[in-house]
Amino acid sequence: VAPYERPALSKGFLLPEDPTRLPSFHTCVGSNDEILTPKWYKEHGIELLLGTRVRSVDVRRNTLVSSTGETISYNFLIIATGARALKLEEFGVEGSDAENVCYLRDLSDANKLATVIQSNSNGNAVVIGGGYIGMECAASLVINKINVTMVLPGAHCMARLLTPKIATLYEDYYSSKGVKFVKGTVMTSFEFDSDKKVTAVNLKDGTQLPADLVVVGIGILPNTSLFEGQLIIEKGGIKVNSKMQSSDSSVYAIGDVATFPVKLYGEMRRLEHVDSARKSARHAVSAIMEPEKTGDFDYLPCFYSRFFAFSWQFYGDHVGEVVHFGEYEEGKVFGAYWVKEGHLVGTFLEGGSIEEYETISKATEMKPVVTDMEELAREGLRFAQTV
Ligand code: NAD
Ligand code: ISD
Repeated sequence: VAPYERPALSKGFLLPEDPTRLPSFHTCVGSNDEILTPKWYKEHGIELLLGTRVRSVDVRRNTLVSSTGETISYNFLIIATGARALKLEEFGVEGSDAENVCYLRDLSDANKLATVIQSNSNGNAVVIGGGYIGMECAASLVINKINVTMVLPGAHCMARLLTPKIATLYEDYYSSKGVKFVKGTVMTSFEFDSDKKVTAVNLKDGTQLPADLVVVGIGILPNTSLFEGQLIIEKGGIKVNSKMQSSDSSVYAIGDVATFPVKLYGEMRRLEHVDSARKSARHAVSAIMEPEKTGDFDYLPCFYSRFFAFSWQFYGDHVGEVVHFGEYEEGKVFGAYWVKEGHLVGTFLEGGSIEEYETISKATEMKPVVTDMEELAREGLRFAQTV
């Protein structure tokens, strides 16, 4: 299918009633731009080669070879190969191919999960991993009347970003919806029936969890293999400069696969989020089409998620000292600020309005001075509004 935006796959796509389906989430839906359907590509003179894998690339000769043996040459190449889901096999567990073990990275994964959900109403699901996929899919499973147990290796969910206080609030809500959390352990194997369907998940601590379906969300690995040995790789991604240009001047990289300089962090980062994918794409195109007019990519990192009626956004960096503010209750607006070396560097907000998210993004970008952490906690959102 033509390119689409992935956020819908773990949310609207899995709803029991009126689920989101293509063409409604083709590329550019999230930035409220025209939706790029196959017709759009045709009308704009863009040849869209579907069902075609690139077998090899020669960046010195500016050529690609496709799976059908066709050689394609280019003046500019934009690498947007993204990432692939990490498999349990990479952690020594067999069984990813079972018909009721689901990953969630692309449309075919989402179709499989939606089908498995439909045939297991009131059944038991085990969710492996408590990151974005784990949390968003667990909420979707509950909405589909499936009993959920989540297995997380750490002490709380979304540990890459959330503080224990924020994570606890979300976990308490999930628990109130019947979700069980098993923390500080990992799965070691599956039990199978005679049809090779998974029937239970065995954990390292000896627990066995009955399972009619399993969802695995244990992180991703960038798809760089076509370029290894040809382009510089850093932090697992294709290293690019502030124009999204790789170590070969004709080759650009964007999205999950690109490691780019993030001014705010003062270092090279690879960011896994749709906002960075959208904005780095625009920047690369601008750098190619209008090099004189295109400055450095000055990106303020943004992450967001939605599950049940919760919706949060985060801007900046989550380092330094944290202060929490607001009413830590379901349905209320609350958040946190991260302060490093006397400056605000990161802001999290749950339940904000569009204007409030814009406010925290602008305030975080300005890196205002913070002199009194207690005052900051008392001020809460007002601090960002008055910067
Ligand atoms: P993630 O990195 O967000 O979370 C991975 C989780 O798996 C972590 O909780 C980690 O502790 C856990 N884990 C790692 N190894 C494990 C193991 N052996 N057993 C059990 N748990 C293990 O990755 P994800 O949730 O798989 O998401 C995949 C990608 O999709 C990420 O890039 C994510 O940012 C993206 N995504 C983002 C959104 C969003 O931004 N709202 C939504 C869905 C997916
Ligand atoms: O918001 C998201 C989402 O749902 C994803 O899967 O960002 C990620 C992608 O990894 C960004 O391309």
